[in-house]
Amino acid sequence: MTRIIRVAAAQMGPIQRHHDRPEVVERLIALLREGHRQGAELVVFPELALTTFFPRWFVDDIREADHWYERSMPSPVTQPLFDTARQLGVGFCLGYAELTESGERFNTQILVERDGRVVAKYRKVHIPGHEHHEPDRPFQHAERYYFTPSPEGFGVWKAFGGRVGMMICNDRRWPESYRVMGLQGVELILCGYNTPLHYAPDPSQNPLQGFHNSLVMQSGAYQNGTFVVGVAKGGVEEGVDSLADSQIIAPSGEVLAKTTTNDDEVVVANCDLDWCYQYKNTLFDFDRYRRTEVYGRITSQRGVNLDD
Ligand code: CDT
Repeated sequence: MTRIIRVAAAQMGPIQRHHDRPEVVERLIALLREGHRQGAELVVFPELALTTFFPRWFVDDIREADHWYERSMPSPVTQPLFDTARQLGVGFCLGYAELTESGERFNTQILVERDGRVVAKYRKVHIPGHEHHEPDRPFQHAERYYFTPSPEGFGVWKAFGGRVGMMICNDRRWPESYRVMGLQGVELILCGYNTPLHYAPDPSQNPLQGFHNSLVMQSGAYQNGTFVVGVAKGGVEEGVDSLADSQIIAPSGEVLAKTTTNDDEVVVANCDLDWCYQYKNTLFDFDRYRRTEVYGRITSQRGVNLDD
């Protein structure tokens, strides 16, 4: 039996502050329908796909930001997306800000199966940016103020006939994200992102944003023998230009499909999950070739140690 799953990367253009949830959900439904029209069984949306990227603004009292977060999923306003997906028999992956009953705030992504069940929830592990207001920046990236890093780590779930993992935006820059999923046999990693082109701590990186995006996702795919689907919210949102370049990457590291605009756009690719084993069973046969006895520092040490 073949295990080919046709996946859609459903990139979004900007969501401005004045765009309300019903309007955004309509856009998501249009993207979902377009993915279905192109034969996709799974449609992947970006990080924080229901709102503008609100960590670009700082508020003194975090409760003033509560309206950016979802308290339940599905919620009354997102239910039409779930209903449409179930009717079409299409699954999806959706990023949003989550406010739990106990008041915790996470940057979250869920995986919804073709029958409408939420089969997995992932909360972002690597939270970039800063905790406090930094007035010298042209815009804030205060994710570390708005989100708690997940203590749950990287899961892999049986779904869509394969083994599916998730990560969110900055997670894709860290090889550990892919490897922890690779060690659970991941075959398809889904990743939404919002990547401003301007990086305040080192603007020399600005023109390299597209290169770095492809570099990390292609390497992570190849080194772990897995498909990676990276999906942007791109374009100029509230004056901040963000990377588009959504792409579907094979276990060979090759890019199978890539967006060409900065706007709402769907690209699809057939992902033959058995392709993963050409890498997992050869060069990256972990059990045969990994040397865990010399990797101790990876989990016992966080920063660089110059003293040993
Ligand atoms: N959303 C997100 O994680 N963006 C980061 C920006 C890093 S700069 C603060 C990224 O890695 O793309």
